[in-house]
Amino acid sequence: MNRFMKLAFTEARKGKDTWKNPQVGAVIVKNQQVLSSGHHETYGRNHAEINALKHLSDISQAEGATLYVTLEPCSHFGKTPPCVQRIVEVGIKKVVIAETDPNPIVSGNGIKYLEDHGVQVENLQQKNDLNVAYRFFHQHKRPLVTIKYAMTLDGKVNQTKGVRSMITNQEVFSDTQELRRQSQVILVGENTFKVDDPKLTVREKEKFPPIRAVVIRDVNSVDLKMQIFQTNEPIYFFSQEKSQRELPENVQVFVDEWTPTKIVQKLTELGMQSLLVEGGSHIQADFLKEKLCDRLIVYLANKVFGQGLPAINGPVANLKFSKPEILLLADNLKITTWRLD
Ligand code: AOF
Ligand code: ZN
Repeated sequence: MNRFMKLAFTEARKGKDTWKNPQVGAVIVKNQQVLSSGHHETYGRNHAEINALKHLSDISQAEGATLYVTLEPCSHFGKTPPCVQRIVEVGIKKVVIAETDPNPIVSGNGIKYLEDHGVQVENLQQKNDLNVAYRFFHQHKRPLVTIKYAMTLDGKVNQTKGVRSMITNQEVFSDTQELRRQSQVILVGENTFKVDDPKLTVREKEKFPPIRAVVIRDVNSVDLKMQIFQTNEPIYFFSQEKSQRELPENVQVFVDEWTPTKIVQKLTELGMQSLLVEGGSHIQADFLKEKLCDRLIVYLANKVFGQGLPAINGPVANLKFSKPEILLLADNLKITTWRLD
């Protein structure tokens, strides 16, 4: 990869609070020298290009310079004005981009605006691992669905019915925290919710914490002393019944005869780009049955329970997955595989 673009990608990865916006990095170069760099830091704030321009010691340095940016600059008025206007205004001569913006309000329009205003554009169309959910959402018009579970070597997720069993190790715990951090919505089914009483939070305080979602037959059956109510990150209940009680402000109840397809449709309407289905074994089966699994992550513990619930409980569709990535986490294994269409 071009060394300036490589630097732009390093910048992009620094953006930890971009939420539904992409991680983007930008580098300004003149005479093979890096003049400044910047990244998109926070959802709703300055885009990467604007930050890189701000970091120049003098804005006149931009005249005749080349801008390397990991995503096509935007051409629309969103929460911030169009970056392409500013790029033209300050006299940038050439823009090298790693990929076209998959967001239809920009997609190609940014490039066109620049070219129409005499700026040379080079699109490297570089495959990269940034913004996986963002890209997926704009391409498929629904969130990227990840199903994650931990099981024993004999395929069990629970030893005794109704009691939470410890399956995996501390390293897996940290890894799943990171997975949650990268998800906009974390979903569990009724059994997991009632048996595990999970907090469904990320340990570090986030600017845009994942929404904690629960599929439940009747929201009125929930005990308000449960751990999920002890913190104020948002909560969604997908319930068949309306709430008869006043619920805390961070709680929203959606009422319908919910199926995975309907839940995913609702999340699409709400603009959610990624969904992590965290269990249990019934809801996982339901999602797999409706072919709503784009990525499967299985943590395998080096033990055998001999009895208990199977990881997937219920009929599922026949699906094909990619060659798995394998990661050893101390004495446990992480298997990641992507759905093949
Ligand atoms: C970013 N950061 O560095 C770039 C983005 O609502 P706005 O104004 O923040 O616009 C968000 C859109 O802008 C986003 O979906 C993408 O299409 C485009 N580019 N966004 O958040 C950036 N370059
Ligand atoms: Zn922009």
